[in-house]
Amino acid sequence: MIIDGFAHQLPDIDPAETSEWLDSLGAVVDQRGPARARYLLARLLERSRELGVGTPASVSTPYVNTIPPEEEPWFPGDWELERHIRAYIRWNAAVMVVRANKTADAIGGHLSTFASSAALYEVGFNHFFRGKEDGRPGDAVYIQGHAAPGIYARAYLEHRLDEADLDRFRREVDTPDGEQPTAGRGLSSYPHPRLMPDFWEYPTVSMGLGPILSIYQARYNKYLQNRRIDDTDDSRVWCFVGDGEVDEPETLGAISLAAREQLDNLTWVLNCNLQRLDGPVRGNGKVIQELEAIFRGAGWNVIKVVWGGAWDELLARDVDGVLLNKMNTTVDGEFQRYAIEPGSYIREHFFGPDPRLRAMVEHLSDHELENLPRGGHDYHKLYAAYRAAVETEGMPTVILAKTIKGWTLGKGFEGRNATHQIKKMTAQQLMELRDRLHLTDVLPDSAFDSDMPPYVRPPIDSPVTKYLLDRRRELDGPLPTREVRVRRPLALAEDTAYKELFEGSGTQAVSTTVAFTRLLRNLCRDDRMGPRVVPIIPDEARTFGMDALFREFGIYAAHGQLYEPVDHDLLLSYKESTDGQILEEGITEAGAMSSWTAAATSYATRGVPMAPFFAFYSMFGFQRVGDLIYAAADARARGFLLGATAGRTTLLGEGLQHADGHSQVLSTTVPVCRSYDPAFAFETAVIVRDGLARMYPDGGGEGGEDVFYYLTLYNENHVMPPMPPGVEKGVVEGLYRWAEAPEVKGPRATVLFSGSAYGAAVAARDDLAEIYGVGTELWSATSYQQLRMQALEVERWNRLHPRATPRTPLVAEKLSGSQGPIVAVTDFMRMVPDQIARWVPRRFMPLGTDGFGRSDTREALRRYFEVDAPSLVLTVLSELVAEGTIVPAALDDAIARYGVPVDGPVPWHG
Ligand SMILES: Cc1ncc(C[n+]2csc(CCOP(=O)(O)OP(=O)(O)O)c2C)c(N)n1
Ligand SMILES: [Mg+2]
Repeated sequence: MIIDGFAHQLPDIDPAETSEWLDSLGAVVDQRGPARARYLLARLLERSRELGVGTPASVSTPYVNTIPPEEEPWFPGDWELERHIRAYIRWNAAVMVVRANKTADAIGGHLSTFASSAALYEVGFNHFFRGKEDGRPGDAVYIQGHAAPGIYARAYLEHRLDEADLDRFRREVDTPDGEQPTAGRGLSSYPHPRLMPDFWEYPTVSMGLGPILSIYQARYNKYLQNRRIDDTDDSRVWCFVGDGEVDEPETLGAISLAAREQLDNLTWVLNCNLQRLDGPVRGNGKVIQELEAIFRGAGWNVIKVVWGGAWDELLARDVDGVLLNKMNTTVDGEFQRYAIEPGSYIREHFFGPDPRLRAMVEHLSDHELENLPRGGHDYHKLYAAYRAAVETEGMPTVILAKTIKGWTLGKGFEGRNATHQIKKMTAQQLMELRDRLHLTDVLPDSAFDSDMPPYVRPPIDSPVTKYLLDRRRELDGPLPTREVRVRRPLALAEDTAYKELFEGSGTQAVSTTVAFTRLLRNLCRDDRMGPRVVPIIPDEARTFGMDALFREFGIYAAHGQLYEPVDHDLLLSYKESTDGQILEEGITEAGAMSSWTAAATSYATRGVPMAPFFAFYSMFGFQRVGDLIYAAADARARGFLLGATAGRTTLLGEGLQHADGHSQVLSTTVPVCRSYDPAFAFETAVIVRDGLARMYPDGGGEGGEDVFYYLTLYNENHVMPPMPPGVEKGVVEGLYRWAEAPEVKGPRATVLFSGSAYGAAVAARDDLAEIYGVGTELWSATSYQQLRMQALEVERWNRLHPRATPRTPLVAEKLSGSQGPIVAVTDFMRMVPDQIARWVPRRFMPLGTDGFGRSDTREALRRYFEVDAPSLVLTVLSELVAEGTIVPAALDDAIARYGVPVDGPVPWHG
């Protein structure tokens, strides 16, 4: 028995009427069959929605187009000219890849992705995507990475690129004879703003990142609008997604946010070619149906474009619902097969088994059956879908377009499992492509005599080019284009914002996290810069003590606060508002990172520089969303990442999956990320102030450095000292002398500390002086990474200038002014200080926290990892012994004094 639980929870106020309705349904099923019953029910549901009855929408609909033919709008373009444009683009995109792979060092590239999606892009370029030439930022378009050749081919047709450029596809290093190779002007394999800063705006290709980034970009646009920072009403976000790409958890992971926040400025185009790299996406199922249910369930507007126009008349004659039934029950693996088999096979297997179906296509030849198009190749249907998408209000839209992978490339490509990887075409295959694209006039057989197939482009004054350029002019200029043109300058904060941190905390013990929160508050309060600061937190504000900011600056909520918060009577209540400043993202580091990226690239994408600060649990940053951080670096993001609760031993009690002793290693893998591990509040302030000035000089984005910052913050309290004079430069460079050695008679030593290891360094210095008579000077190492980068540059210069006086790396120069063996101590892995080992002028020994974290008191953990004061004393003494300055007896004493076990397993080995 089937029971709809909800209906049975309610009283039936008229059982006779209920029976009448149910009996009628039974009669329809008996007499006219289930197809008719389904039809009637669908009409009833549609009607009830029209009448505002409030019936829930079903999550799936039959396997047909969402927009019926009679609802398709008038197509305003020139059909024939647009077909020509597509033919030229298809040709040049293919030839560009084929030429790149003709040479001995075949360099790769992809043919089939764009071949399946050419019409999807072209309808956008000719009718929808808005450029920037009117001085407005226009649309954001996320392009499937492997479709890049098609985008270059269009830029070529638009005369933005020429043949020489196309021949530099995937060749990005210039190696002029006898000169050093330099970063060249080649075309990047995929959309990489880092490599082509005047062209690409939105990096994609690492599957799943484009989709989530696009959602948060659309949300960020609404944020700017609601906070009255920028008018974003005329900017739409488009994202092209592969159907294989949806299996990445990031792809669908944030779609409910898009519906919840009613992002009607967002359109996804899902290229359902039913294939990924190795084979079918859902051979035994139907990816379009699966996705429809997911998106409708999440609250999106779903537009399916499954069938091309030629199917309309067949469906119109489907009185028994047999065609619909066949469409519904055929799995994707079979549809893929129909894409490669001849018409006779389709007649036999798709239409054949049912005589009513067979009769339906009797008037069609095998050739016509073979060419019954899929919706994603039907320009008219696509135009209708895009128009409906942009006219939809209150919800995001996804267009599910069914296509064939490798479409038009011929038998060897279309629908083949290996098609993604095929990069070469024979002369014969190229001639077939030419014929298929009707390019015989411009590509006579003689064009194929040479080994390299030619590019073809109509002259600038030809009707095709004129039309193409006119369309783009009408839509405000070419895309993609990246430019840094500041529309709304950012005035940096007054020095007063930093003053509190420079002055220290007096007698109060505070953590660097608390100090940073005060700085963030001061920046938000700054008259000039305040509104441009974007604090981003994924459900961890209370952990970091940042909840104090909620009330003062408000949490951004698209619909305001529809309830009175439980803590409304408290000073620090949970305040949500439409113009709230804080992005409290909930438990999604990926989402928070995407928001950060949108704000951190705003100086370029919108000409509105912003200062985003994303504070996360340091363990869940680089480790959790490292690929998104890398993509942000690609996008030339500028801003601050804050790894709070840092340190393997400082975050006490949490353990293995929380205690971070390696994010300072991971962050160094991103070339443009400046990584700092400050110990003091003033260091934090110096780094942030310097960073803002570097990224946004003169209040703008032009001339600024395309770098971002990673700072680790701790939750251990100590008195924050005032800033000593003259240290700012050293803080930024990565190292400075914090304290001279005490005046004692014995030998000298140097200890470098970072972050929370400061405490151990001070205690060790005191013991070394008092007990062993060793005078230890203390240095604060704010960034080993910065020291290393500088040293590598110097090292290279010296290598290339053997006759010149060698230059000294900064780190060596600084440390040559210190005395005795040098011991570094950090709450991160030893690899962090080891970064400078090569350039340290004397004996060097780092102490750090290698191995898994575990829970205990800070004291116990620091002993366990051998980064506490006794371990430091021991190490300094041991270095002095090795140097021959003292005798081993002092070491024996220290081992006994501190009770250090000398035998037993190495604690950090797993
Ligand atoms: C994170 C990640 N994993 C793997 C790949 C390698 N890869 C490149 S394209 C591709 C298949 C893409 O299939 P689909 O998303 O359906 O795109 P299509 O080319 O079919 O349009 C794969 C696995 C990648 N680029 N990124
Ligand atoms: Mg695919």
